[in-house]
Amino acid sequence: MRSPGTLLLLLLLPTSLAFKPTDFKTCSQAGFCRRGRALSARAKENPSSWHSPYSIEPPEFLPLNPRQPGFTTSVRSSIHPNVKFVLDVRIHEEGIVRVRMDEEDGLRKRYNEAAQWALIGEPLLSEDVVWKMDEGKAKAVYGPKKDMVLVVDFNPLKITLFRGGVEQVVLNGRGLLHMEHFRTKEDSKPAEHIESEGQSVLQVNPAAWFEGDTQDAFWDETFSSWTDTKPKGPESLSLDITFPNHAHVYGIPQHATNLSLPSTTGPTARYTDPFRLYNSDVFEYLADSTTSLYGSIPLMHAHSAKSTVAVFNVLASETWIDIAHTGKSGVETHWISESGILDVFLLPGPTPTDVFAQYARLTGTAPLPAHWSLGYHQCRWNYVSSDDIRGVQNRFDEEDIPVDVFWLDIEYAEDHKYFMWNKKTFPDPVEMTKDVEAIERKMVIIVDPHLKRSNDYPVYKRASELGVLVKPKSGEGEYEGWCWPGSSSWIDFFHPGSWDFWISLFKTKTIDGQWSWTESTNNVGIWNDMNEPSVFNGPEITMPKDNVHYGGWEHRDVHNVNGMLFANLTFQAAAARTDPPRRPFVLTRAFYAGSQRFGAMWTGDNLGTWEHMAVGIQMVLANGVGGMPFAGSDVGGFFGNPEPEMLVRWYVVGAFSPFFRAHAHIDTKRREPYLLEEPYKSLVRDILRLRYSMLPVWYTAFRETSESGVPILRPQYVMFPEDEAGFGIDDQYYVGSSGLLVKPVTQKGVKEVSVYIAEDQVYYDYFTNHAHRPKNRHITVPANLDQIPLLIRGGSIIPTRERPRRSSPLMKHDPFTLRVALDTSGNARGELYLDDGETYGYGKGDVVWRGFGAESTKGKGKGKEIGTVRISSVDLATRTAVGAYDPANEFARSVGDVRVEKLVVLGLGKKPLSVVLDGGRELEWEFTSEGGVLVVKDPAVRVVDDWAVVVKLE
Ligand code: MIG
Repeated sequence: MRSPGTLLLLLLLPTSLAFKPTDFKTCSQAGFCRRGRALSARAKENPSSWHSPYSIEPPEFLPLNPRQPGFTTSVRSSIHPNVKFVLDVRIHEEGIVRVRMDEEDGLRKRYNEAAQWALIGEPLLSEDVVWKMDEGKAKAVYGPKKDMVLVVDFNPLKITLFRGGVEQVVLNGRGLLHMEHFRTKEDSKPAEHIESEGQSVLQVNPAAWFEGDTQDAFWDETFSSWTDTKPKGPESLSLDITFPNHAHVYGIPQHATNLSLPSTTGPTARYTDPFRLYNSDVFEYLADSTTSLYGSIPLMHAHSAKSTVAVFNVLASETWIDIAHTGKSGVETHWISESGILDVFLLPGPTPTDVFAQYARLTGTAPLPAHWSLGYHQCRWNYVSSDDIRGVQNRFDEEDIPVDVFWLDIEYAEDHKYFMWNKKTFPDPVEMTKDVEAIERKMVIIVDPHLKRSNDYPVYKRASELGVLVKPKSGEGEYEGWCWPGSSSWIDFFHPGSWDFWISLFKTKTIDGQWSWTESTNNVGIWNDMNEPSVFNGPEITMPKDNVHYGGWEHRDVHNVNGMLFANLTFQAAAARTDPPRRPFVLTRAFYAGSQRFGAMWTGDNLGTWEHMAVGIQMVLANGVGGMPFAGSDVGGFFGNPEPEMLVRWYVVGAFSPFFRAHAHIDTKRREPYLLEEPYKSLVRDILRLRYSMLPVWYTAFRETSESGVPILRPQYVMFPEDEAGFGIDDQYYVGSSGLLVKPVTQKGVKEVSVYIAEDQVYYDYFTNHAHRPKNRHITVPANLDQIPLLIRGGSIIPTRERPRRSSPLMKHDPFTLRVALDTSGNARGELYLDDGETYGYGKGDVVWRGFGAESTKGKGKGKEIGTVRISSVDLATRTAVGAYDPANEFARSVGDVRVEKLVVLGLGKKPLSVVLDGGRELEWEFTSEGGVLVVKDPAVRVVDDWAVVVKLE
């Protein structure tokens, strides 16, 4: 049911629910993108004469002081000899190269603050670099093996990173670097026709060979009914980045496309437009397109069987990226941005894991989330009242379906004034929340960034008084746009004056008489939607680019960073509600490089189609590559009414996503799992129980990513970087380093699927224990609607909790089952990480972190088969934790009662003679010869202890 307010809005604003693809620009409709592509076209037309006009002064320190991390020098452009640029090249720890270029003493300043928001700090400089002059180039040799060489060519300027003598990344190798300098309108004249000897001839502009002859959209530009005044004139940035010797590129989320990015130009092009990065609220987005979606991470991996490298091009303005796969010679890319300095990091690899670590070093990792946020989230637009929420919760309980979180979308808020409850429908918000929290479930409530411009709205009123709202192009007053509440304004989170104010709003007790959200609890999670920002009556459904932010920057300069700041501040605000702080949960739709530090993201308004289900997986994988592991797509599809078969399959996709939420548009029929007919209802219940049973695996995987930056969902190229046949695969993935491999079904009527296996290893069916060996690198597994293609890689130990509970916190004292999946040599390993799931106590060692192992010793006999298998649990925290770790820490004591109740050993060749607890009792067990499955019943060991179980086979 719609609230009357929404209905009114829909009537007034039919466009708000009918954005069309034509609401968004193609490259040819964006002046600077046209210019960038035209530049590259000119280069292609004149391959022999083309050269970059940019050159640098040889750096001065050479060769006097070769031990320097880098140098700064001036850059000239032969087509604008009077304009000055400056180049800075540095080598940081881990061999990360940073290249920056800016205009010097220009008419204006280029935006140079994107890195300040993306990075966790100033990266440390390397102390291990030696520079020398060689063949008229500057060369830096570095790295533990001294096999990394950065070569800087002076004229034309070109920067090449080599590893082991092989070219990895080249900047400006194709001569497309172009930093449009600031100028006045009178400054540069285009080519003119002059009369000469009675004929009209074109007087050639000396820069035309490079820049072209027109001043295409230099000073303003119209799209649809909007005019973008460009007070600063042209200031775009073009850079070619080539990855010789690499055949695949990944990353630059978020786009609905394959993980291995297809070409956008050249003979192999699949698309006509470049990939775009410009955070956008795209209505009914296509399932296969280069269109920009809600978030932008300008990080690209390039990969081959021998090498992985990456570039992190720290730009916050609208950016278009052309990709051309050129066969053996590698991948050529061309980055065209509207504004900003050049600030590009080269991450040297050489493996995907190294690149993730290098990127994490720059932008941080996703912190350990609150444990409950890994449970199942039930959302819809909208649960319409307190009693609706209570009723939904009751139905879950009546049907014994686990769920952790109930969500409220925008209709809880009176007139869409976020924080302010509609008291007609939600008369008792705190009581309602406490009813949900009674069995430690949680609520997540939406807080959008558009503020209703109404003085009876304390949030708007205070923001207005503080003068922290985004300004229109005049730089005076408050920008006003149209969104859900009608006439709205937006807080400028770039303004430091907004920070304490925003944090104070979330306090659940009034402090200093300021308004705060007392009608809420400290456990409530926050959903930040519409933070691209989405503006119904703005150009491309967002803010005008000439709006003005703190520091005088235009919106065009900061657009892609904008949404991250909203989530950043909300995250801080939610953490600061309690002292000491607890781990907040914030979900964001818009994101940028570094957003992983502030919570989870989802892929926005997908459609209830099989194509969208499938591309949702690819998008979550790509977001992981971009450093955002805590990701998911709306289960069921936001738009439409999925048939039960589709819904069941979508629950599997959700259960195997880091973030697992069902959500639906206001116009859809209700589709909570308890509403399904049988057998679908029971299938979904089983899928949810499966997710809950695997929470230990997910949580352990989150711990690892919080340290390493390696994504939770791992595609083939990350798992098997040398296996070329896997580089294009993006419909199956491993979960962390657990050894679980899943291939969710995303098509109708499927009965079996073929899973790609990169190695000669045994893989066990998770449900039947059937031991598969790949044939021609594939395993065929049954995949009827009641079956999930889920395999355990031989060599893994999977900890689960198998007792069905209504919510995840109720599992705290539940015992564990360990599935010990022996590899072909009879060995296995696994991990389990536990902590209290809500505080930062883990930082001072309040954890339980176990390493499980299975080791086989060969028996005597002829074939030397396995003689004994020793399955053990050891402490990992002591060995790795820095600082104080006490195995009897407070948390460990609180779970001292937790047992391992069952071992399931897969892949035993024959029936055991005995199973004993090392140094003690005989244990009860059962053996099924089919599949060689040994079940050890209740070894009665504590999860916090060291122990070993010895299985004797002969
Ligand atoms: O213009 O809050 O993507 O999840 O339900 C639509 C209402 C605004 C878009 C989000 C969607 C949410 C909806 N929002």
